[in-house]
Amino acid sequence: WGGFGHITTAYLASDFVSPKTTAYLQALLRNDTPHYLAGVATWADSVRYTRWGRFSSDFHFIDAKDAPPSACGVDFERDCKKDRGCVVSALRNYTARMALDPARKALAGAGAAAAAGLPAWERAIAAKFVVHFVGDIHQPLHTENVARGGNGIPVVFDGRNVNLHHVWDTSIAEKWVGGIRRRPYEGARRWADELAREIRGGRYAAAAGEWLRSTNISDPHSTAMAWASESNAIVCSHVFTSDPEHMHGQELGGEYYEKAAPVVELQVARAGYRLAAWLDMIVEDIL
Ligand code: DCM
Ligand code: DCM
Ligand code: DCM
Ligand code: ZN
Ligand code: ZN
Repeated sequence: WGGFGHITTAYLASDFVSPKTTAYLQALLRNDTPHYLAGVATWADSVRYTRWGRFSSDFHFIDAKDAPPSACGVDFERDCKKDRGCVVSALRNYTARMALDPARKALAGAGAAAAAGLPAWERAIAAKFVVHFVGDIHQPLHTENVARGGNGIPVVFDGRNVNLHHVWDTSIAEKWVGGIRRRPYEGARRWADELAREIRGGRYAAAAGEWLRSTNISDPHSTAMAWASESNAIVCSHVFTSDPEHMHGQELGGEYYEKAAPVVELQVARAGYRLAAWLDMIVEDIL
């Protein structure tokens, strides 16, 4: 997602985490305001083009080599780059690293090296990556290989020349909330409030329990694969409404947007709700 999607996902997660998780993460991230998660949600994007952060540039997606719109599907062995990693392997790695707290009970019985755990700054980096990648794995085009996740497909959105990836990262969400002008955090907080209401007692209330079905902290790989596969199915149902080549130059701000926007909102809601559950499970495992 673009910044707005990530910040909304993080605010939504902070509405659902337990008080224990809030306290733990506020201490780890050294931020005791309500913005402790939202404030780090886009950090991973800010480092991916720096010399220090280059190693993480492929962690934001998994390039499913499927054939939309007729055949979708993610295959870890085929699609996760062996040498560079992908969003699925990154979520597994940084979930494990977050839990390597020297205070963790399970570490006491482990070998001397493991028992040392990781210093707080390493676990803070891991937490910032987890917050970001749970968001990205829910963006359908972050689970698709065609034209580098749609980056190579020029389209038009409300008269502006953009690419298909940008439409799904940013344009749809920002139009859906009526524009964010220059205040993304305020707009994101408002959207997250609305999604939290829908999850607690509105149109997502019935489905939200189901959203956590494949969420299993003892198997981060399968959990991330389930999220990626669900996201990738949308590539066939809503992203490519015709063969990818035929999307070139199409105006997507009208009928296409009307069908896509509820799906973008659903994916952001799922990401925020699942991120909260995931962080709770990690912290529960430590304390
Ligand atoms: N590192 C990581 N994930 C791992 C292993 C290492 O992010 N599974 C990071 C932590 C270190 C750097 O890579 O800062 C080098 O680690 P090492 O010295 O263990 O190779
Ligand atoms: N890091 C990482 N993966 C790597 C290298 C580094 O995630 N392959 C991150 C995690 C470490 C931080 O960078 O906490 C510092 O790395 P280093 O110790 O190599 O400077
Ligand atoms: N991206 C993706 N799949 C790829 C390549 C990139 O999902 N195979 C994402 C990462 C960024 C955006 O597309 O969100 C732009 O990437 P880049 O700046 O690497 O072109
Ligand atoms: Zn993107
Ligand atoms: Zn990203």
